[in-house]
Amino acid sequence: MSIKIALAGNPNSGKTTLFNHLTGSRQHVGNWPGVTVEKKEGTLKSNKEVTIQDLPGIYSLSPYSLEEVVARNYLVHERPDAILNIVDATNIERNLYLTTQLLELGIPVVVALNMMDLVERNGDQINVDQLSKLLGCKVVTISALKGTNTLEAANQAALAAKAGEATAAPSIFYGDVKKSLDAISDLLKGKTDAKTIPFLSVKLFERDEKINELVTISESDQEQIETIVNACEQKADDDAESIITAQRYEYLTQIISKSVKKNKQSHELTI
Ligand code: GDP
Ligand code: K
Ligand code: MG
Repeated sequence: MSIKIALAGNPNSGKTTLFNHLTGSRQHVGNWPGVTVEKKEGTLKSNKEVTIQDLPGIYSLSPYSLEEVVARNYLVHERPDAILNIVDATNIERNLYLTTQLLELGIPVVVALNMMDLVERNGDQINVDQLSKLLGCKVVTISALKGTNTLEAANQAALAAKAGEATAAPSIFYGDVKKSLDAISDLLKGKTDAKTIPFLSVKLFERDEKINELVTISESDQEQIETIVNACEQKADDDAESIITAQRYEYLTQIISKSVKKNKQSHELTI
């Protein structure tokens, strides 16, 4: 059985370093169709049945950059068997912002916390079990530079792919926002693969224009969604995208406070 794993993460999170470790010389480099964004694919050194698809470095699944459009089109249309999400653990809050979005896609996700050599050197502590519990997915600590645990991370992603169980979207949103997202989800039920609804409902709430390429929505549903979003914006006195971003960061602050302990001394010294 051949398995496809997508490697996703922020720019400079160590994707290329990890990709090279995992695939060695078994790589094919080209461009994504129609755009000059590099496309790299390779097979796992230890198992030719496992293909690793390197995705462009991205900060979110919003369609603001060509990289983000390419990465999310791949994730939504090609639907890899699993996502290996590489996270720069020295910059964990910002990196996990993307993670929360990847978890909404309805695809099995494994998080590889990278740069653990630097985290350890700084004396910071990450409670991996706790983080894994809070995110609802497997978390593996690695150092792509040193090659520590990199194969383990790929193996975990392959296992998640074989198990085929989509990671559930975490409960990020609350209050009126959650109610609005639930109402949009109800409109989507039966019209699209149920697993993709958490991602699609957030994107429709954000008035993501490109989402029309991903799902067909009737004009009356379109109008209903606009009414829902408008009401939520009025009440929050903020625009839809900012509302979503704010609740995502609130959630991230909470899970980080429960799972990451920074070494105050080392951080004071660097200021
Ligand atoms: P990409 O932009 O995601 O492809 O990131 P790169 O693989 O190019 O890595 C960005 C920088 O981080 C490079 O200088 C790497 O050598 C460095 N790097 C990657 N992984 C690690 C790691 O585990 N530990 C340390 N200390 N540096 C790393
Ligand atoms: K880079
Ligand atoms: Mg790179």
